[in-house]
Amino acid sequence: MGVMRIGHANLKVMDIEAALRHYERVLGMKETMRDDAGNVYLKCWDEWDKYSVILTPSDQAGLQHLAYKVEHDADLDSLQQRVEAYGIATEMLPDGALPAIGRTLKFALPSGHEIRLYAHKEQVGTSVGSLNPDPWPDDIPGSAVHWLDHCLLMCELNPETGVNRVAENTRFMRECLDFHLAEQVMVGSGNSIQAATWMFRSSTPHDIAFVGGPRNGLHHIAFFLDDWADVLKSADVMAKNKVKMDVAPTRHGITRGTTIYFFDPSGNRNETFAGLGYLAQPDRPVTTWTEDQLGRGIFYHSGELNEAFTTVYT
Ligand code: M3P
Ligand code: FE
Repeated sequence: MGVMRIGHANLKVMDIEAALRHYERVLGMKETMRDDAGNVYLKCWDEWDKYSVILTPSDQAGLQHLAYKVEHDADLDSLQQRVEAYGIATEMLPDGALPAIGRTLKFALPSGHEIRLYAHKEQVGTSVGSLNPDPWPDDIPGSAVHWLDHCLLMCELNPETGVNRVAENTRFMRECLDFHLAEQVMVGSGNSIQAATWMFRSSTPHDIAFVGGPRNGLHHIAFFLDDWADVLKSADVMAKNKVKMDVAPTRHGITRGTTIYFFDPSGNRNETFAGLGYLAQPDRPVTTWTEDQLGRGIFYHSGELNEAFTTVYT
């Protein structure tokens, strides 16, 4: 099958204990291990693999790498050939290069963001288990997010020089990793510039998204909640914990998610969002948003983009 879903995000954080408190108390994740280099590994209650976030001590915030899980070990070999044939250098890291995961294919997207693909990660089970499980566990603090759902990468876009890493990444994901395009934003004269894309391998509208901006970076990592009431509760949790909220609860036109954006203590943006959006199927016609309707696409109710939303990121 190739890529199945997002596997983990490795975030750089400036204060590891403050970051850990945030991901534990505000999101409701659990620490599952630490390594000698001081990295902390966490998972959400509804995930069965050992971790979906790695916090790495650093002097700056941002994304170190983003990992996706493939279905079969042999997928790593066929994808390596395809990525190399596309003209992108790869490296196969040995089993255990990262704790608890098997051999890993490492390469950079055309935008320079580091991607890793792996087939095996130690399974520790969800918090409700797999035998006659309850629908939700007790004693999960904060927003009690289900799983890491997607990541949005900011990609250099400069219509004057013609640099468009959004379009380059989108083409690469489609041609090499068999991602499907769910939605796109087209801007410029004749709506000819692909300024943002939402792409999937699973059955939800996006497993990864790319948005054009002044430089490459991380816009946000997003965690899944069941419904709008959970999004409201998540906002309450943020207010209680004095978390800096970027956008109060609202709805995206794009992907239809109900959502909140906020920051971890290092300034990495998080999103908690709810709803399937729609069942994303490979033959679904691509949804296009034009520049004049972009505000509604991003924030459906206000129809207005706040400047900081696409200019402030790590
Ligand atoms: C989402 C989403 C931007 C749009 C973001 C949309 C950064 O996060 O989950 O659909 O313009
Ligand atoms: Fe998102």
